[in-house]
Amino acid sequence: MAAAKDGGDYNAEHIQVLEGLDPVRKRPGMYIGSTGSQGLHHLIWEVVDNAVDEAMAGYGTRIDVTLLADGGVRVADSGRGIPVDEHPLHKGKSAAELVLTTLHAGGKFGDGGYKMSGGLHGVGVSVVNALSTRLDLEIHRDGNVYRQSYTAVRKGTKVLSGVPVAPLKNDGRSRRGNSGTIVTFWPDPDVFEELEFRAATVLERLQVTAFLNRGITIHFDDKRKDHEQTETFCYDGGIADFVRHLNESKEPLFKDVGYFSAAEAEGEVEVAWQWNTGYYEGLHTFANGISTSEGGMHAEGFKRALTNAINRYAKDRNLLKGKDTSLQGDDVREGLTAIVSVRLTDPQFEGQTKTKLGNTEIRSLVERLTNERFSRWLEEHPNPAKAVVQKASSAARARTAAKQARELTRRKSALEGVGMPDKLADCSQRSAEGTELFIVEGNSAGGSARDARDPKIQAILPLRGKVLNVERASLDKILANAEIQSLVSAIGGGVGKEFDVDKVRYEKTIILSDADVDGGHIRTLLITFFYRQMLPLVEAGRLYVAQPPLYSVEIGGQKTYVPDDAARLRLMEEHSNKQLAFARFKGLGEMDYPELAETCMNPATRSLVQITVDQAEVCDRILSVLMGDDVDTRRQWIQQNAKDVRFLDI
Ligand code: 0RA
Repeated sequence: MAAAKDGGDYNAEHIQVLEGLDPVRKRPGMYIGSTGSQGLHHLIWEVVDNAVDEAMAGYGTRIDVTLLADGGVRVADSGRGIPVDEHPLHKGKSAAELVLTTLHAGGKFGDGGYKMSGGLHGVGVSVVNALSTRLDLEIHRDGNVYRQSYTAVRKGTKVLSGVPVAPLKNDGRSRRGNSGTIVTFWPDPDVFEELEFRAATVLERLQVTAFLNRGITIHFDDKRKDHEQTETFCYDGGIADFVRHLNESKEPLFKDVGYFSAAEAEGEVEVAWQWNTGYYEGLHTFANGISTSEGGMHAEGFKRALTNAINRYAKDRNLLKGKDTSLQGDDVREGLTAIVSVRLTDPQFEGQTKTKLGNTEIRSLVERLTNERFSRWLEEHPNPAKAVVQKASSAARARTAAKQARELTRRKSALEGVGMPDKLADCSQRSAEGTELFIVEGNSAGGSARDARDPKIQAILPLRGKVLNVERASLDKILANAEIQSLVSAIGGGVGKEFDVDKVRYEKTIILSDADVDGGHIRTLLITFFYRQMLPLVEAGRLYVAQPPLYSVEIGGQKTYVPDDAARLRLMEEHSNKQLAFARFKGLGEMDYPELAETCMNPATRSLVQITVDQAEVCDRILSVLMGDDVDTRRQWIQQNAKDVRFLDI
């Protein structure tokens, strides 16, 4: 952690006053991204980031985040406390009031302010004030406690927000013993489309923040009714602990986590890494504590250096034989879990979601440092180094094999409709618009589905048996699998990195499997396949699962379908005076085709679930991480993390 800068003599003069809060009310999206759930949570990040800045500047190590029972949020830190003295240019107004009521008044933009502060927009707590119905401020400083409240007031047809109820008041001696700031706010329902915070979202962000800022303690307390929970995050190992956490319940390739940190004129760089025996890359990059999911210069510098260093190491020792004369980036990153965290004075966030670091000077800095320090690590850790080279070599061989397999499927599907898998019952319409591909478990179910379909727009692809677990297989094995080959050919958009969602031959892809445990497993496997190999299809909202019922029953002469056992019990209770005769479907193949059409295929009557990226991630996680655990642990995890994903099974 950075040491306290000397002469921390911030006072009112440092606070630059730029403008009032009106622009924030008018265009909230400009300041917090959106007024949906993401924007709502951004309010918390904004205050927490300020608190973290204090800690990183050497003031205080503990931050408390509380979700209050009444919908408010409290963030308490043990930093210096926002300055309370009167601003020389604004007689009668405290610096704290200016910080809370003027944009860009965090002191962060002037000299002597925070050099390395983050925040998506770095706009400070005044934005939180502007978007809240009420904000209570409590400052502990110089042994005193100061308080001020702000509210939104109606002025004619206009709403003014963040208006001080009274001047900042000295409420006497602080009994807290240390300095600090406590901000409590209630988000404005007129601004936000939803007001409910998701504990899982907050916890994840707080945990990452604790990993990135070694040694600070972040305490979370959810006081909302029926949500009560507390959690504490503190990691003395920083991002090395982060890597250990990400590789938890995966199988590490070697025991130690590699790590280096360095500070130079351009900025500070911290990197941690460990490989696991899996087949996917997990590189997570951050700039000033902000996740840069689109990557950027720090990611590029790291990747370049990693590839070069491993190639150099392998060549110097004659570890590369035969055809794999050189390892590519994708080869060396297979199974890699790594964190790259940089801190710099003037971060340029670019890209679609402003999560791509644009500073070019950081690329050469990270590249040079990684080359130096990671190479040294290879030298000093011969066994892990050898394991990494071996893994990368086998990835290179798999890549060649996968390329051949891909070319095969590509040649087959080169002509539209020609070379399609034999068992595909294609629809007659050629354009994708309005068409649907049903991926059906088993041949007999495939037969019923063929009878039940609308042949103009509905295509049926029966799959035999269990689908390969793509989390446990290398890409060449995946592509050599006959069922996956027919799936890839039928869908028509290619696979993996080359997947092109615009080439997909159907508007919707619908997974149709039995309502039992096996069917659930097949669903999880297929969703994970799409998540890993055709992600844009999921992102576009074009993947669905059909929900075949488990029972049918006649109630008052009318046939009703019952999705699962829980629903059956509910019905039995509702009709406890009658004897209901439930007929259980053994599987899709058992249904006659009108039943199948009504429940799964006819757009007017069927029940479909659109698969979100979040849900797909849950499936992936179950297959990659949790398969190693016992059934009870998995059930418990699904209960806690995905109870809304009803169709999931383990
Ligand atoms: C402006 C100047 C200083 C600190 C802060 C703002 C500050 C803001 C927040 C928001 C939440 N917690 C906070 N803690 C501090 C510098 C203070 C000094 O130099 O004494």
